[in-house]
Amino acid sequence: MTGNGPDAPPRRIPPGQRLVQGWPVSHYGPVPRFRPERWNLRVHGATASGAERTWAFDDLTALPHVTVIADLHCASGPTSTDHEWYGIPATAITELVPPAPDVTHVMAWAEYGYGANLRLADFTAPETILATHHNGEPLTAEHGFPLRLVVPHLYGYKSPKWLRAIEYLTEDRRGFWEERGYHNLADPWKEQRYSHQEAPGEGPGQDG
Ligand SMILES: Nc1nc2c(c(=O)[nH]1)N[C@H]1C(S)=C(S)[C@@H](COP(=O)(O)O)O[C@H]1N2
Ligand SMILES: [Mo]
Repeated sequence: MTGNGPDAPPRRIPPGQRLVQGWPVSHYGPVPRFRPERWNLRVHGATASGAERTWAFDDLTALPHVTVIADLHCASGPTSTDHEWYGIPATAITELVPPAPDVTHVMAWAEYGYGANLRLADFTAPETILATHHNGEPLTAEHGFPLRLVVPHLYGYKSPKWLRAIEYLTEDRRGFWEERGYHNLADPWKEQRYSHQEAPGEGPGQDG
């Protein structure tokens, strides 16, 4: 058995993080309202076929679903634990809409132009999930309803709430927080918080 019983090993959280109870809400800007008739999820950019694909929200239920249990690490310090996410594995997206062979990164786009760039390998990691549910309930509005990307092995800013599109990229491009001083790669175990910590080659456009 694993878990939080008396014999469980001490929980490991990434360096410099503090454990918080419950689940704080953290994002920039307002919470969007879900309008089902206008909503879709779009996969575009450098697809192998050259065509883009969209799903209406109800059509997402036909895709395979998985459960992922993971902690959430905000780069400003709080770590909340034991989130049970339910949704579509990101690999289902790349299988249904294969990227062109030269795709190296994706931009995960949310409402209001928020975007997080990811290496393709981070997007297709086994635990990366397009979540519709949390702890058995649909996501709440402030946590990303109806759909959010969750990339458990990276800081929270790589997990856009209110996800609307995946854009396949043939070169890296900075997302919203990555343009505003946050690390391009965002590995919490390496404490990759800020862009000034980036080593050569870890971010795009570093030579101006
Ligand atoms: N659309 C959008 N998604 C976002 C953000 C944001 O500003 N906009 N902030 C990110 C950050 S910095 C964190 S830590 C997590 C927090 O998720 P939570 O509010 O569900 O805890 O959401 C991420 N997803
Ligand atoms: Mo964050």
